[in-house]
This record gives sequence, C-alpha cells and structure tokens, in this order.
Amino acid sequence: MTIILYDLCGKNGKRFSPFGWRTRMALAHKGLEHHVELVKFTEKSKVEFSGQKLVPVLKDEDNVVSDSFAIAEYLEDAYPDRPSLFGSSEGRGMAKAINNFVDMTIMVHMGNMIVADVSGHVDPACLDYFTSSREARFGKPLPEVQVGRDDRVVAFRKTLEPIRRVVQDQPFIGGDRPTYADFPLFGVLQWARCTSTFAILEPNDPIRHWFERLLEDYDGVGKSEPAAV
Ligand SMILES: N[C@@H](CCC(=O)N[C@@H](CS)C(=O)NCC(=O)O)C(=O)O
Repeated sequence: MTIILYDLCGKNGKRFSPFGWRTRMALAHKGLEHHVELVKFTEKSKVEFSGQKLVPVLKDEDNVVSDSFAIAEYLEDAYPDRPSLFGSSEGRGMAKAINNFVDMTIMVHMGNMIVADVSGHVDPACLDYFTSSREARFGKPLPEVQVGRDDRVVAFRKTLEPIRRVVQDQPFIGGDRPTYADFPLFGVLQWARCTSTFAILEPNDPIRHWFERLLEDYDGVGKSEPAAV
C-alpha cells in the first residue's frame, strides 16, 4: 500500500501551502506513511491525472482525491481503524463548517497581509506565473496589497475571537487532542509562519499558544518546516 501526496512546493522544496498542511496534519493524525511528490506552481501536469489543477492531491492505490477536505473525508472513511479525524458524524459537520469559515474569511484576510512575502518563497521558475496570477486576483501589484496591514491585522485578530475563546479553555478545538477542526486554521497560520515574518498574532495570544502546541504535536511535523526569517 502506498499513499502518494502531491503537495505544492516553493523555493528549495519549501512546503507552505495552507491546504497541503491540512492534509499533512490529517495524515499525521491517522499515522499513515506516505510518499510525497512535490509540485511547483508551474508543474500542474503532475496532477493532471486527478482531473483538475490544484494541490493537494492524494493517490491511494486506485483512489485519487483532490481538495483537502475531500481528502480528509476519504482518509476517515478508508482508514476507520486509525484515530478519527472527526470523532463523529456531528464532528465531521463541525469540522466542515470551520473549514469553510477559514476558506471564505480567514484565508482572504491573510492573503491580503502576506501575499508579497509569499512571493519571496516561490521557486524563481514560477515567479512570473505566481505574480501575474495573484496580481490579477488582487487587482494591484503585490507589494500594494500588503499596504496598511499593520492596521488591518488588529481587526483580523478580532475575527479569531470565537476560536480564541475555545483554545484558551481547552488544549485544542477538538478537545484534549486535535481533530480535523484544528487543521484549517493551523494550515493558514503555518502558511504565514513559513513565508512571512509579519507578526500575525500577539505573543500572549492563546491562539499562538494553541498553534505552538500543534507545531510540536505529531512528532513535530509542523515544526519541521523552517519558519521564514
Ligand atoms: N479547495 C482546495 C484549494 C486548493 C488550492 O487552492 N491549492 C493551491 C495551493 S495553496 C493551488 O494548487 N494553487 C495553484 C495555483 O495557484 O496555480 C483544497 O482545499 O485543497
């Protein structure tokens, strides 16, 4: 049995994808050995077999799954004897709600604060593609997207208050141990940690302590990716 994870990589093999990190944490949670195929922004042909162009993609024998949440659901159903990612069907729904909340709000605000910093970690061969595709998305040059982030980060931190109130009272969103509900926000903060030195969280923020716990967890898989300097 060989599971293959196709994950985005930047300069020097750096793996900073917020979605890739959700899947890496899910595989660590399930304790599933896997082989990694690194995919640069301009190497989408590597995942053409999945019928779409985004990573992560998981290939498990004849099963091919794209989209990080669909991958989590696949792993949960295919490996029921391994530690549960959702805990229950109710937990699956709640993890999906957090996943969607992070995608539709947190990711957008974070992108506005770090996208130019991310470009510094993109493989030089992909930089033109990254810059033009992101400038088209944001409608302006990337350094301009980040202007005003010192003010915007204050409002951003407030949007995390619902999660802060959970992780100040218990170690993880999932409870005493993480569940998939922890991984979407972890992935976004890991994306920022790996690509930017901008202080997203204040030093004494309970979310920062929660993030540090997750970086160390699962034999330090999160910590193994160096932070941006
Ligand atoms: N909904 C998808 C989103 C995947 C996604 O947007 N992946 C990005 C990497 S962070 C990608 O492949 N981008 C390729 C590109 O921008 O060309 C998921 O959860 O996996």
